[in-house]
Amino acid sequence: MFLFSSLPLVLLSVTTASCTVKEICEEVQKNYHVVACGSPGMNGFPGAKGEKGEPGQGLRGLQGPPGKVGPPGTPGNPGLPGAKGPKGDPGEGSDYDSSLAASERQALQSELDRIKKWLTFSLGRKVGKKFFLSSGEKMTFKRVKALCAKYQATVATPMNAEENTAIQKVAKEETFLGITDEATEGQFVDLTGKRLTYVNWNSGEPNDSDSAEDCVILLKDGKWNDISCSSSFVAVCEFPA
Ligand code: MMA
Ligand code: CA
Ligand code: CA
Repeated sequence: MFLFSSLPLVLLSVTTASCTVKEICEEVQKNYHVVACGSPGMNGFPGAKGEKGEPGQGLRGLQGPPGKVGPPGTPGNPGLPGAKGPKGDPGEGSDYDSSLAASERQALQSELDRIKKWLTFSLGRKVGKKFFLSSGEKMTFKRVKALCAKYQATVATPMNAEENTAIQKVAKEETFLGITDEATEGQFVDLTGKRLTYVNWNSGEPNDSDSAEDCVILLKDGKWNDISCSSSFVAVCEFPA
């Protein structure tokens, strides 16, 4: 049987039955250079794996959609109070209300009078149109002024012997009076700047000892002495009665 049954019949007709297989093959090789003679060999083993290739040159993928909303944060501190609103309109039936307010004013005034009497009886002293009251604390002249001002009062300032005695009784100890010569040395005035019409200096006073005494204290016996304003004495305030 011939291996090359697909060869053209022309060639087969040239080669006779007397030819060997080898002879036919050689004859074919002369005319068809690519034809191999004999049965094909087995496939060889695969070659070694090649080097890894360069990264591709393609475009990056598009950005994905945004992620889910995170959990809510902790609440902030409360803000500052808002501005005060405008004053409201007057209420209805003002005639009736004003007569009511008048009777309320009367009730409040009598209640206030009762409280003043109680304060006078228990703590203070009333002399004419003045009411003296002490906190019992010792402090510098500057602090006494600030304390009395806080209660719409002034520092106790005797205008006569009766007031002087009243202050003495309320204070129980040496106390600052509302009198200084801070503005002009040797010229004692009250806290409104008025010259004194009543004085009760101890003998030898005022002496401006060490040239540093511009305040005045009421001594236990009721006499006055000029002293340093930075010393501390009991505070007595003077209120309108
Ligand atoms: C003396 C006397 C006063 C002076 C005080 C100061 C105790 O009195 O000299 O005039 O103000 O000392 O501490
Ligand atoms: Ca002085
Ligand atoms: Ca003195």
